Amino acid sequence: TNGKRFIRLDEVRQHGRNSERKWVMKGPRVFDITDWIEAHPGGPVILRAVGGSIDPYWDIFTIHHKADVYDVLEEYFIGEIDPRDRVNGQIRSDDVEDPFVNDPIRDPRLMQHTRTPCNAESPNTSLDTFITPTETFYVRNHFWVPEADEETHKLTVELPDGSEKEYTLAQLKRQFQPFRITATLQCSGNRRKHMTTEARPASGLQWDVGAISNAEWTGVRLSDVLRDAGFDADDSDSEDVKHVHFIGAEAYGASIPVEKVLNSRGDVMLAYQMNGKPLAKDHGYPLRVLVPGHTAARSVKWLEKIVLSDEESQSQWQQRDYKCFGPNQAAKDVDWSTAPAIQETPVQSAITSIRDVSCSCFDGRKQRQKPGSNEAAVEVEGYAYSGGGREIVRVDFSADGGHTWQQADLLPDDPKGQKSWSWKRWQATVNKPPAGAEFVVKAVDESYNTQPESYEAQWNFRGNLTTAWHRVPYAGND
Ligand code: MTE
Ligand code: MO
Repeated sequence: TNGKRFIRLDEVRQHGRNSERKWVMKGPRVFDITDWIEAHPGGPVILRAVGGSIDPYWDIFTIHHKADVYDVLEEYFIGEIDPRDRVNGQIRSDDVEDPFVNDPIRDPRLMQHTRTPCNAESPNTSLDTFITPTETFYVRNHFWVPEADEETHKLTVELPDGSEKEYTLAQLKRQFQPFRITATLQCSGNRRKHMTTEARPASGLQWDVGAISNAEWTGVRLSDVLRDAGFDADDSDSEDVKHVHFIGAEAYGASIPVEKVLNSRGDVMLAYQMNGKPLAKDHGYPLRVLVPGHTAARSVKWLEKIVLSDEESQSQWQQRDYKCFGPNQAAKDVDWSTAPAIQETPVQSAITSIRDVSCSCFDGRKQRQKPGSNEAAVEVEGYAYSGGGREIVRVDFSADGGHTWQQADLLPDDPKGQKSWSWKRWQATVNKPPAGAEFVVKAVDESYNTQPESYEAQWNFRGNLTTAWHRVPYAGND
């Protein structure tokens, strides 16, 4: 023969992650990559593709589309898919596994920017309650939702000496004292759209005000678990530990400085519940880390592994995506290593609702605004949030583009946690202005940090941490 070996699709399927020899298809060609898996720079995520086609994964991880990667794969070629399993020379698209098969059905009220992976913001109606309902909590997925089961899920903790300790979810719940916090998660890209439209295009998902949500989380203290796993912060062997890495079950990973975990008021949580129920699939079921006060990119979902290390995570989400440079700098000429990864976030606020109200609404607390008795009024609401547990102490509101200001009311709430991990909701009532008037909000946190006025001054090419004064024109409704 000419050495051509034909392989049936069924046979490829049998060489999945539980098989001794692991195969993948690329188009109609088959490769035995068993001996390559250990060396895969992207780690064990490659196991997701074995027993099927690698094409949909390479379309997600586009870094693979280059000659040297093709060359590596070529070394492991073993044969071609049998013509009986092909249509027009190719395998049928139905035979190519969809990496997103396990993604849940999502609430139609979520505003989807992309579906695969799911990136969806909370609708304004959900931003108007202190606790965001789980169904409409914003979703930021870089990949698919991994298959998970709380009965079999394991968390591995790796210490600097390489030793490992494993925990099932049941063990975590049984062995450690549970606690609760109310904490806001905000994506670094929240409000990027405003930077793009008000200054210059910034690359990334064009989030409006809804890449932020607030929930009550239940879990165990990461510091308790690390201690149990053998990490003793007072021991000299631990001096080299500077960062705690979190690795998700798909391919995502990030790290935080160890100080955040060692701070007894840091409230870093291994969370298994959200708003009183097991975590939703999109939000990390069955286990995620919750790093309150830090950008949400550090709160790794579908948490499988924790590593204590002297260096930061080398993931793209630590070393690249979530950093800010100056307004004059472009991606092509920055040295990424010169900017720190975003951890605690700056002060933020936004307008989420504008409602015309009738005069009869002016009772009680709102009376203080003293609108003329026969005048119509407008009630404006929104959120204000700062990172690092810094409490929001003031929200300044303007109905005339920032010429004159009034104090918005901070609405009462009942957050749990040792610091201010939750947003504050606020409300301002003003006499009905002419249509076209501009509403503006800016907030102040307990360190007297405040938001910059201009988007241009804050512009950065990735559009991260957009916090310039939020301005919304009043549309009127006569
Ligand atoms: N963890 C994993 N495993 N995979 C991810 O894609 N996205 C991160 C973080 N943790 C992500 C992850 C980012 S950038 C954000 S903003 C938050 O999860 C979003 O959390 P949420 O989807 O629960 O709102
Ligand atoms: Mo994010």
